[in-house]
This record gives sequence, structure tokens and C-alpha cells, in this order.
Amino acid sequence: MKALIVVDIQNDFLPGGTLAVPEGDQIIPIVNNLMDRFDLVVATQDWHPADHGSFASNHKGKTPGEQILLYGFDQILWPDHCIQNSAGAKFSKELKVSQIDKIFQKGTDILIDSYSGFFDNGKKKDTGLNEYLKANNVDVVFIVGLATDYCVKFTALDAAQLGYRTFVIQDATRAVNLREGDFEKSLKEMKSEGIGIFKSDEIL
Ligand code: VGL
Ligand code: ZN
Repeated sequence: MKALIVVDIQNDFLPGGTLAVPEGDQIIPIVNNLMDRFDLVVATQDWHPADHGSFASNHKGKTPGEQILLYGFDQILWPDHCIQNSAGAKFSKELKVSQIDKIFQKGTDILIDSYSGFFDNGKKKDTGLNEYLKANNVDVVFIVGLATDYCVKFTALDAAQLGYRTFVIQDATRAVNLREGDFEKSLKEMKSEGIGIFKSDEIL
């Protein structure tokens, strides 16, 4: 079974959002079309409490983009985003949400961030995504969404490490690009871990 994993297509990551990913909205029509081609569609949802440790606003004198050590892990500080039950945490209304079979929320623990849809950054807690895919006999995953250089990348790396044949559809992702070239750099990093990088017209 093949599954499509739709990563964090939420209002705060789209133009006008608090952590807007440039051109993030441009992937949505592609993702909607891809959904029809998969037996199973799952989505991840960044879902932070307001006092989350990844928010610069929760660290005195810090601004977004700075790096700190958060309970022993390197943490880039972000603007407040995807606060539980806020409008910014909602999936885009352009996204065909009715096609999503199951949603996995992440980033709920204030002490540790969670870029991957499978585990938190310390690999301590599991979201249940792996178990759900296994229960549905999924062995191949295609990953799309936001952002290429964070949540897409870490979800893909975990999927590959968990033994799934893993593919990323590059034009159905966009990067934050805090540093120029982060998009290309993350594709390279994923390729080097055996992850296949496709373009959507090779699949649609
Ligand atoms: C993400 C930064 C912070 C993402 C989530 O979805 O890529 N990036 N939280
Ligand atoms: Zn986040």
C-alpha cells in the first residue's frame, strides 16, 4: 500500500500567516490532485500550546531565527505559530481536507519541538503515525507539504529509517529558506539517505 503524507499545510505556514513559507500556497492544487492517486492519505498538523518552547516570545530577549538549547536540544526559535485551536493552526480552506483519512498532531509538548510527523526531535514520543501506516499495510510513502527544510525533511528521514520506501514530491513542497540554498541542501540530504525525489508530473 502507498500512502501520501501531507505535512503541515496550515494557515500560519501560508502567505499571510505568522511563519509564512514563501509560495507555500502554490503547492495546494498539486497536493489536491495527488490525493486522488493514493489509497491512504494522512496529514500532520503542527499543534503547539501558546507557551511552547520553540517560540521566541517565550524566551526573554530572544528573537525569531536565533538558536538556543532547549532541554538539551538545539532549537531554532520561531514566531508564534500553529497555536492549538487558533485560525493559524487550521488547514488551508483550499486543501481537500475531506480526503484526509487521519490527522497526526505534533509539537504539543512545550519542552521539545517536533518537526517529524513520526516522533519529537528527541525521538522520545511517538505520534502514532508509524503504527497507523503499519496497520494499513503501507510500505511506500510519498511526502508533500511544508516546509521542505524542516517538517518535510525530518518526516522523510524518519520514514526512510523506519523502513518505508520513501519519496518526496519536490514541487509539492516549499522551504522556509532561513539561509539561501536550504531547499536544495535538504533535497541533497534526503537523497543521500536513499529518499527518492520526484516531480509531480512524473506521478500525475
Ligand atoms: C515547521 C518550523 C516550526 C514546519 C514547524 O512545518 O516545517 N517549521 N514548526
Ligand atoms: Zn512548529
